[in-house]
Amino acid sequence: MSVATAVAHPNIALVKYWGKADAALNLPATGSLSMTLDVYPTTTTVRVDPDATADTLRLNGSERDEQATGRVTRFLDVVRELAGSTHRAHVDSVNTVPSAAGLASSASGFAALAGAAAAAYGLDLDARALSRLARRGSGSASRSIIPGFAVWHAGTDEESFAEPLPAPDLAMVIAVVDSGHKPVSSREGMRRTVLTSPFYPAWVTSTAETLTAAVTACREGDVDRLGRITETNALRMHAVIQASDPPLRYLTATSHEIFDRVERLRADGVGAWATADAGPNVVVLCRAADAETVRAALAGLVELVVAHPGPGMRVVERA
Ligand code: 2P0
Repeated sequence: MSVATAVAHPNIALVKYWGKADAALNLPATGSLSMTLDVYPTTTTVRVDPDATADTLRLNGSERDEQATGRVTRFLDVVRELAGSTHRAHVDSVNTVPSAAGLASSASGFAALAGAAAAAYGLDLDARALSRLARRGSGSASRSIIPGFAVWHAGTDEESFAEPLPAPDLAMVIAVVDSGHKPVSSREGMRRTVLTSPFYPAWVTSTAETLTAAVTACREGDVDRLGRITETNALRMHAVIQASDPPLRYLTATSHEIFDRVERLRADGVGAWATADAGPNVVVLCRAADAETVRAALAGLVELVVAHPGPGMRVVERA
């Protein structure tokens, strides 16, 4: 019996992934750019059990139902195929991210699972192969393999992995508007957008161009340009989502209030730019030196967490 434990952190995209080119291989329609955080780690242990007849999943101390376990089993099937194994496994995951609230719990979750499962099944994978593997579980997980800033490439199965990107000294102030479960998952919201939003083709074209500009801004340390790209891309993503049928909105009045405060901060000369994922939480990008100013300007509305670039996935124990 082989056991391994891995830790991974969530990431927040500056240029978003929203739409798949291939659902089976989980290939994105466009590339994306993110910062892996130093907060909200997920710790996952995988224990391969030759005597077990089914995979099991324990999440934050409680056994999960068939639906949640099914997604893990489908992911472990990919690992088993690579390893040439038919053995089942017990997965035990402790997640400190407010689950499914648009704070990328599936990113840290599947990055940690990819690392722990690869080690437990005896696979020796480099960062690129681990990123490709994590992608199969959840697209954004490909980026949580990588420390700090990462670009996840669109393309074929072989080409679609995340890799590190040099970046200026940035921070993110996370405004936790709602840590409850969101009504429509990213996966379902993405599918609905691709199928019904008339703006989807424009989203794909503009995001591909935006990514090129964002990578350049990141490499050159052009924080103002990167910030503007970040907020614009987030609003474009919410625009394409809101054009879906049936209607779909992730942002709330409080989310908009935070976008307003960020705009006022900029008018006062502070470099701050807002983004939001598939949920009401808003994340504010700024220079690391401005994080306290931004936090103070947002204080009093909702819980705030200051995050910095964090570590990539690492295996912390194997036996
Ligand atoms: C992102 N999101 O780039 C975007 C922005 C949410 C909004 O990646 O279907 O959970 O598992 O590949 O990775 C969320 O999508 O979707 C996501 P799947 P995932 O961070």
